[in-house]
Amino acid sequence: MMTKMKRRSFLTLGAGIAAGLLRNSAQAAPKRKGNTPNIVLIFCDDMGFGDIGVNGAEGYSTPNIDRMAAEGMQFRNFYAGRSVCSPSRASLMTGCYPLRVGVKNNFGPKSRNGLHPGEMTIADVVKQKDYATAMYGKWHLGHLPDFLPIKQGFDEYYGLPYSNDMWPYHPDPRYNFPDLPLMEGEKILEYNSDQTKLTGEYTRRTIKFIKEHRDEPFFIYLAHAMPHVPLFTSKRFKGKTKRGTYGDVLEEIDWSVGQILKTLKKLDLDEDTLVIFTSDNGPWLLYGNHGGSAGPFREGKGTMFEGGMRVPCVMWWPGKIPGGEVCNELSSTIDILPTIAGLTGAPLPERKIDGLDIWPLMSGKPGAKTPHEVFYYYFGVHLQAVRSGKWKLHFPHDYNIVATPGVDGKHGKGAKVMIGLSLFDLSKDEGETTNLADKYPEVVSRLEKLAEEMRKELGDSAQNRPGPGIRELAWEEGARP
Ligand SMILES: [Ca+2]
Repeated sequence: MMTKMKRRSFLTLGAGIAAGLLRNSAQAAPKRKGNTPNIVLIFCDDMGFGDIGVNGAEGYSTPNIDRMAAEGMQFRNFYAGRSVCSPSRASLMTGCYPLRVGVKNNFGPKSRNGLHPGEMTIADVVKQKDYATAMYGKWHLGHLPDFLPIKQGFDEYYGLPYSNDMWPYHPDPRYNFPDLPLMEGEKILEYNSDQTKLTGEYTRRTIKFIKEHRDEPFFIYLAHAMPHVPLFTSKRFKGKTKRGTYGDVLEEIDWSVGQILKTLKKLDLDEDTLVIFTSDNGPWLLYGNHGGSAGPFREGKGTMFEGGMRVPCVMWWPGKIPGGEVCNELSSTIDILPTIAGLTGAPLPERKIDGLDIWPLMSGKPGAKTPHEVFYYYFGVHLQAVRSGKWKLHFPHDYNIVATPGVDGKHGKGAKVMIGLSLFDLSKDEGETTNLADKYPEVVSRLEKLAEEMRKELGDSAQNRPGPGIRELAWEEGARP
């Protein structure tokens, strides 16, 4: 066990008295020196860019998230690694494009594989620096014992191993999902839990962990089940907003953020803690009033348009991240791992990663630019688009649109449509409406060259190209196909 000491008392005592205390106590070596922060990473599920107050949410309010933005920095060009759950989470945890670590699709109850335990997660990274680590919520990187969070650097785990709609009550009975486990560590606590309690219980455990580990560095990954369908809130939030259940759910998530920030302030940990609030992908528009809003962006979850890939993101660390600023430089969940490695002084994974340190953006360094010359939009093994600077080039691909939106938890009907080679100027046209490919052929060819560089590593199904740089998933013994 780590040596514990009351850090706060040192902050409030005079240096001389503190030094005296140090001499008088054999075990009193301050665990933490300098700027090594605690980290609380709040990851919502299917929350769209437009679902928070500062991005124009309507019919409900998110005062705590909005205050977090006022006291911290909002990232307006912040990307998920992919616009569906498992690949997006693989990106966040490993700092890689999901294809690089072999996560091409969502895992489910029947999956016999998971993210390879040889991949280094953010938890593994900070473990090198003796952080206490916990995860509460949806993992979705393999539910079998070998692939759970406690095998990927987390001391504690409590939550659902995959999506909250992968259960027998799915509105489409053709899915025929088995009972949904609620897990603690490797143990299944119960099946088909009362989901009205999830947001509250995840929050309660997060606060308990903060209190218990206030005197040593900690990393908490809080991955809410909400606002992924089926939507549930505790009684206190039910029926409270004009937006209906979706708004109620968002207000409970906002309450949760408020509780966490309040706890950090009360324990005098606010200036020692980086809090990141973001989402795994854009809104699930197929669910109509039970889905969120992509704000000004085109389409939503499951597509490679900005509405699927660009997620709300607020970062907060009083005294270190300037307050009330908006960062318009490109950054992504793949950057969180290397940035945390930089902040904690932990070595980076030995395996190749794609993310880059964005601390110069987060700390508001004057003139700081995105470290990414290019960002790749891989849909599974298909490279569907690339972005460089203000330009985004879609290669021809199909995608799903909403033909008839669902209502009150029932999913609607989708339809498949095509987009041809299309160039968009995201600085003037963030809704991706006006194709400029014919007007700027030199930009198209520059972006095509950048695409080609990654195809050599990760391949592209549109050109029948294999990806020599794609790493393997891990399989349950005997299950590898
Ligand atoms: Ca999701």
